[in-house]
Amino acid sequence: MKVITRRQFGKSVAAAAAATYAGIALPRLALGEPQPAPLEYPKGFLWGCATASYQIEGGAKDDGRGPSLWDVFSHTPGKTHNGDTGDVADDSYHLYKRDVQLLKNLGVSVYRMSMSWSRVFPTGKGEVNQKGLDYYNRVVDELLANNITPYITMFHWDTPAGLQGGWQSRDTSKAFADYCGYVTKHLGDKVKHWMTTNEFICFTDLGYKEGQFAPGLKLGPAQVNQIRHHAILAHGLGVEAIRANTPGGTQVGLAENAIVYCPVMETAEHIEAARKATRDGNAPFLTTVLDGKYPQSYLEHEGANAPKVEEGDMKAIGSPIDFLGVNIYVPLYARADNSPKGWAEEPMPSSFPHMFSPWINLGPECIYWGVRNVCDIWKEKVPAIYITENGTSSDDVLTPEGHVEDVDRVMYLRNHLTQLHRAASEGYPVKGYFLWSLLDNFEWADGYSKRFGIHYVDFKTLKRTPKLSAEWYKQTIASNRVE
Ligand code: PNW
Repeated sequence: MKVITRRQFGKSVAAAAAATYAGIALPRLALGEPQPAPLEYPKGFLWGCATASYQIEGGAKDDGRGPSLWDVFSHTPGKTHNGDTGDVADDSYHLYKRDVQLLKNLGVSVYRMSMSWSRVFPTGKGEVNQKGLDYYNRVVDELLANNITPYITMFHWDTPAGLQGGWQSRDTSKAFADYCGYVTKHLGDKVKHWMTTNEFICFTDLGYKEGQFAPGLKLGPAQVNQIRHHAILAHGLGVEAIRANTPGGTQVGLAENAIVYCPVMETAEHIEAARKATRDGNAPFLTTVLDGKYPQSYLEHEGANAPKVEEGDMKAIGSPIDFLGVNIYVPLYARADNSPKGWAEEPMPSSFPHMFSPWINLGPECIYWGVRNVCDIWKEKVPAIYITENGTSSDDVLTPEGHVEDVDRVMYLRNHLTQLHRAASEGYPVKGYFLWSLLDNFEWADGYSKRFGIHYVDFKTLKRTPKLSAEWYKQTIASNRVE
């Protein structure tokens, strides 16, 4: 009897397939032979990690730092899990060199960090605290010395407590622009990539409408809409200030957690519905920033509660950006329907799988659709797109041998990067990916109960230990493909 080896079997199957579908270019795949890597990322794709100042720095009162709304909030009983605060966090304020070595060991080429506004301007405006700026100079120098390019977010929710009224006040938007201008004037020779704000909805709605985040208020719709307006205005004025204070070649953008709508199925009508949903669902934030005007439907819907807009606001808000950063964790699903808006959001069944944080529903196609919807709608406005955050919490356990086998995080990341690869291979201008997060840190209202790092942090000793996911990410970066 003739014995057919696996390899021959594969070859004959491929040949048969090619013959059957003559005229269609089918690859002649042979099992067991080296194949072109299907999940290889484009050459020059930027791999990185992301963190934020209040979540990692600690040193809350060191060297003249002023309090932020998050210091006040986390010190208010009952506001965070277990009363946790960012007073010490990962103590990156002192241990930043260690953290840069973690990055170097992973092999990343980019690092997304944020600056604490009240380190530089302790009360938010007026007098500068040189020691605060010196800290960021040291961090940037350390990154550059290790061949890691910093991408800096000016504001990741730690509003200076000294700013009266916080985001209820229009003055905060102006103070933000002054802060952006000052910092970029002094760091702009070394740092070429800046993001103004992180996730509008989290420091506006979650802080002033839902009360879950600092400052913990529950205001009415007119006030909330005005706060949202001040937030996007801060971004716009920030872009202008950064451009005015930096040399040519500086890239300015923002990091936004746009709500991602995936089509329930990939047919033309549902794809179109997901696109409409993206515009409508992100109306007061991303849509207004990229269109340079509030959608008529939003203004009509809000009626008398619509924001008061002053002359020049919309021009600033619509300032062209060099790149868009999107923080993507979770999907929603849209379907086409006969309603006037043409789409409906699918309810999520309680059985939808989620990760350790109950809000992190597992739908990896969100990263593909997040990129695709935004790029399809706003092609010319978004010359480049980065995933500025993606990652998950996990119920990490450090074994006595010092391992964390976070296979669920690896699964989450692998599936998202597989979907992101689809976007890159279809030609969407995805330039890089920042994994959230480099290390376990202060997870806002969840305190230290939810770990998002690929390095485990013992919050008593501050020791950092790479998890399985760090090993996996290192391998992924080294091969430039999903491993
Ligand atoms: C982001 N949601 O926040 C933030 O930018 C990070 O600071 C944070 O640590 C990280 O994601 C993980 O939570 C989000 O409810 C908070 O959809 C909430 C949501 C999304 C992002």
